[in-house]
Amino acid sequence: MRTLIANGTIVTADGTTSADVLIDGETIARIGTNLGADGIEVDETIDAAGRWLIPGAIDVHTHMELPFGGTFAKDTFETGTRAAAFGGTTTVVDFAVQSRGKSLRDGLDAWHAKAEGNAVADYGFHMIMSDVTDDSLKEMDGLVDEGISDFKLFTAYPGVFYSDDGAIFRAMQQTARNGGLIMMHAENGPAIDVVAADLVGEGKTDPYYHGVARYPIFEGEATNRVIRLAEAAGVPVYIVHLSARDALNAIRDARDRGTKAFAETCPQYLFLSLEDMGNGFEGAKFVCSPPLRPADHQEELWQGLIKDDLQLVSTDHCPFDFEGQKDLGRGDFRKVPNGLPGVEDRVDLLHDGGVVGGRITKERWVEIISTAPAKLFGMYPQKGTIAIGSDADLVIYDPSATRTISAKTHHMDVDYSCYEGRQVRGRSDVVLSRGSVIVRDGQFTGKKGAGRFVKRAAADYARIS
Ligand code: DUC
Ligand code: ZN
Ligand code: ZN
Repeated sequence: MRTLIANGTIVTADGTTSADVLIDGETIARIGTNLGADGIEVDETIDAAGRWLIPGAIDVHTHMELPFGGTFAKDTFETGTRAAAFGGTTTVVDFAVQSRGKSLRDGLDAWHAKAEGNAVADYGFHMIMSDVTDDSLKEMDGLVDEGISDFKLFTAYPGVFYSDDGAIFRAMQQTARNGGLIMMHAENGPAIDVVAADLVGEGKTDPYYHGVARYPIFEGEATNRVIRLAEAAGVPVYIVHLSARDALNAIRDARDRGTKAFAETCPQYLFLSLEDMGNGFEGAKFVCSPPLRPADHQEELWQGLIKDDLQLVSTDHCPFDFEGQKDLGRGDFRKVPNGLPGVEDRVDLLHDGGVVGGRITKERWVEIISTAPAKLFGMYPQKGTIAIGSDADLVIYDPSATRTISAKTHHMDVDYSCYEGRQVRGRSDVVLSRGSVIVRDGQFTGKKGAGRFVKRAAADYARIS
């Protein structure tokens, strides 16, 4: 199958040009002007006039079917990758989970089983380590060789995902040897639990107090601590879902002294705030960790993206229905399952708030949503750019279309939207995954199971400036 995408404006992290793109099978075969006049035979020509052609977006932080708080994140790999595709995201990297007392292999096998035959677009895995033991440390090396090259550990959630400093340091030492990367959920979980218990003891049980209990300084302290541990181990470290200026300061200081510290933030920390958690139990819709912060943190996070102290934006997509799942925390905010839906809306929110909002260029937008994730997580240049030989994961994007975000029209399998009623400028019109059109003009045209596991290289940090 050969497809010509004609008359578009190609936008990559490196610049913008007017050119046609010829796709042969699953990859990009040619890029040039007026390719249609060359007498090339194609099966389909797609006219992209007046629109941008961007590399498929990559979301390196999703949780399909994550077990949490006695329930499971609702999107499966089928519904989650389909919703992602509607929003212009053609690759997700999800977190396989090692359960306490089990091997990494058990967790990885379970995640392969969830994804294979179900995902509609490509996917990779990171590994959540809940149990750092001699055996699981040894297993890490094999996983790096299999393309699962990074490992998430937590300073939060005592008794569940939490690791102490010694365990974190041992995992870092192992990645110093095997070329992997430690990703950190950095909040001081034990201190948070003390404050949370005090608040509940005072009768402050509404979801709002989830946001109050998890002080920004607890995130700043843990972020600085894990960066320092990584410096001691001599390895790079990646901070997930950075939400607070306290943590941004720790990242900025580390980068200023030459440390290979990297971080993402998420749309919820750029567009939503602690005030959204008010309004009684409705606030449960916004319970995630780290929590939403007072609105004055937002502009500093944007500055972090502008100055590259934050390299990318992912979603931490982890959807729970309001009715029947978030409900578990009525009367005690500690029991609300943590997580928000978002995989479908990231690209448009970032375009609207970033490019239309005048904060970042369209090239930086592409970098934040696609190129930097591909580079940092070992998928570049197979993914994350438009180049000859790259996978034909492409989006024809209409930067002037407007749409209204709503649970009534979104494709995520969850009964509410955090952005209900928000108008955004920008929309993915046509989405291709390895050369196949999987979304066209609001219709899904892909196939369950067509998504493939992406074996990722250990990240090559020399590539990122
Ligand atoms: N934070 C969330 O909000 N949900 C899932 C796990 C996490 O760290
Ligand atoms: Zn986390
Ligand atoms: Zn997460």
